[in-house]
Amino acid sequence: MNLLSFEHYSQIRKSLAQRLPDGLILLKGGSPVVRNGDVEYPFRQQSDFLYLSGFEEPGAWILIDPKNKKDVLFIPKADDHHLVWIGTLPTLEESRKRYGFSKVCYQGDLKSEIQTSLRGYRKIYAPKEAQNELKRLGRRSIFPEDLREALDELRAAKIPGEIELLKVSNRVSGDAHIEVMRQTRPGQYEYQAQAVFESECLKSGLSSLGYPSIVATGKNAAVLHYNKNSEKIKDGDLVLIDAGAEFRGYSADITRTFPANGRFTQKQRDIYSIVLEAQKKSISAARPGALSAELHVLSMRIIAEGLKSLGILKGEVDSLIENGAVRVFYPHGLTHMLGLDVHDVVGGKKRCVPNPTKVPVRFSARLEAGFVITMEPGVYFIRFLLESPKVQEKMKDQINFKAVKNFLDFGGVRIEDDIIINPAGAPLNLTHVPKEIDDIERLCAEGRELAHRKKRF
Ligand SMILES: [Mn+2]
Repeated sequence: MNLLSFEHYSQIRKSLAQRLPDGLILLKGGSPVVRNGDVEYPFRQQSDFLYLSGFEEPGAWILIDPKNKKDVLFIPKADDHHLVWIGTLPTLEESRKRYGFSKVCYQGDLKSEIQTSLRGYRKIYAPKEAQNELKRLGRRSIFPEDLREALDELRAAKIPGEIELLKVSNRVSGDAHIEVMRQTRPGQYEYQAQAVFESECLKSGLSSLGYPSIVATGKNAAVLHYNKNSEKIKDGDLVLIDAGAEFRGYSADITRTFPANGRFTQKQRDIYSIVLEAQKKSISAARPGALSAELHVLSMRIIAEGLKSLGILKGEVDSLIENGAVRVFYPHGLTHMLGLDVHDVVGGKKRCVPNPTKVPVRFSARLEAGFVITMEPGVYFIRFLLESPKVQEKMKDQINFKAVKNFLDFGGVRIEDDIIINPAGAPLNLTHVPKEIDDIERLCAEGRELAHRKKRF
């Protein structure tokens, strides 16, 4: 695929027009946000706007007129100040060629264009953020919830053009993860591993991340969204890195856990193998029709069995899942949708399915072909929970707290890949970063060998 192609965006606009044929559809792009003084945060386009246009500059609008099969992109015009300080913006001609709208105008034409297009419509589908601007245009009813619902329904299953973009962010982020495994050593700081990841993404042209990178070594890995990334990496510790870059807004979300010194200890192998088995089995079970909640329970079952075999949990696996004992070690979800938001839309109200399991889950959906989701089981030794007298009392028949003592400084393991649900058969795994123990150790050794050669020559 030609990555400069923007063809699939007009297909998406047509699909939206078909869902909301009786109103004028209006979307407002994002605006710059001030960080402090004269400094703005790096601009990131609003996700729905990006979904419908691929247009990444602030201050734009989209109008879709379903009856007349017309779509208009309103772009900001670079004034003298902008040209001097920031540089050029795409021109009308460039935007016409690139984004495939039937018409491209400057933002100044917005009002008149809306007024003309409104003839024949009683409704406007627009987000709440656009309401102020629309008030002045007469008493038309605005339906932000209907627009939200239509967009959520559409955004859930990805079309081929979107999958190509997700493949790019996954490939680049995956290569960056591999570089981190090669270059990380005990004695470095967590932020140095972060620097390797982020610079590799930037070197490939991906300048923004889907979320702040998590680099957590040793006990920090038991903090689920740790992102201070400021500690020294110790010999014998595991390094957990959860990081992903985005390409035209489509994010990767990848986690790997590897030994800082290049070799897993037996204890690390034991825990890692349990998480890996849970992850691989959950991936194979991810088919259209499968319920995300049931997959989560499947992963809990494998983790419960594994922790039981290590003498950390005791009792019946089913009751360990139901009474919350497994959740002490695995307190987050198995999966979430992935796309223009790293935790992407779940697909609208109609898609929400009741959770048939006895385990609370945040994301309960029936998987469909084209869904792109993460698979990310984990096992953590969270001191705060394991040393709490309340937890100890409640779980005394399920958790062997004596055995747990040997793991209090362990931290945790999470393994996360991004997969596409296939119409039939196993899903397609977008993430190519090695995750087998032998492969990870080989990569770490390879990194040391390369560094050694560089020193010699
Ligand atoms: Mn994730």
